[in-house]
Amino acid sequence: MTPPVPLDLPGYVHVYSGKVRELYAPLDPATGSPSQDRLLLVASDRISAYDHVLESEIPDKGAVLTQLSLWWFEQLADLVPNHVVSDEVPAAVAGRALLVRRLEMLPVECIGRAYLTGGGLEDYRQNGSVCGVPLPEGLEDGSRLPGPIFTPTTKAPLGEHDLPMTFAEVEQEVGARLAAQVRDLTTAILSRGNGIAAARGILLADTKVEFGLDAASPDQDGNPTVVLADEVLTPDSSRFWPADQWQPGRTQPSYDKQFVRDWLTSAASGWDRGSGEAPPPLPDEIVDQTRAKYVEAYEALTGRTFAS
Ligand code: PZK
Repeated sequence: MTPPVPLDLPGYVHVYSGKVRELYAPLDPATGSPSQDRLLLVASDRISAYDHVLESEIPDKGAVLTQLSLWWFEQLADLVPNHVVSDEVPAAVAGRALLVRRLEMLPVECIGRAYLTGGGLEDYRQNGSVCGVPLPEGLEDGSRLPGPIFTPTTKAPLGEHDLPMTFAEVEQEVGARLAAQVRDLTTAILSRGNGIAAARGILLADTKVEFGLDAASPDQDGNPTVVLADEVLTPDSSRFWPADQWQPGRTQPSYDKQFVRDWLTSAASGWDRGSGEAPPPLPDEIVDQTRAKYVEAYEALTGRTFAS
């Protein structure tokens, strides 16, 4: 069954919808007013492909990604504090929601790249650099970079595309100290992630992380603490590649979405990617195979069994 969006969650008010997730604010039971310091981050089972949110859902996707994110927050806790307060959430969203600290979000999408592909590859082919970061000659689609790089973008409103930023532009937005801090954290998170994931057969080509400031807990120098927010190192925020199929010089298969992409672009779907039309619903077997890939990634990375 497809739940209504936003959900009717007694004790919460809907504040924002992303493509596949929603934010709610808890209501103070005494006053009925929305909390100023907490949010409920809810992941749905929706999936996007080729810039469309599909009408078919992937059962348990929201829970798998929430549990994976929670596990990564723990793996990264010595590098950076995170926004998680509790995984005790209403039964209607059990397993797929987190109660988080409400932060002052930085107006930058922090992207780290360990391998070259997508928009980064286009920038490199035009300029020999990505977001102003110079790279050696001769790199191709899927090449491993000499080291992880920080390639930030603007946060465009929903439906618009984010635009590349130079590091100097990030400095102008948030100041030199915070810019250096989020750059170094972004590349450290991706390096730690790849150190763990490579041993489990998964490459993390790139990732998007978001940081916020917690003014309530200043750091040693009296500055607001930088806190890792949103989701982290999930297949929705990162490109996951199967390590055993990595072959620079071509488009890499996606760990999680390859069955969806292959079916949508096959004659069987009857869909024309360039038509602007909504993609058709997925066959049950494509849904099942895709669900299995999300569960497989979760289990390979965490060593835990996914229990729905
Ligand atoms: C926040 N988003 C993106 C995520 C959506 C939208 N801890 C926080 N404090 C304040 N704001 C945010 C967060 C977080 N995380 C995150 N926008 C604001 C987003 C999920 C669903 F609809």
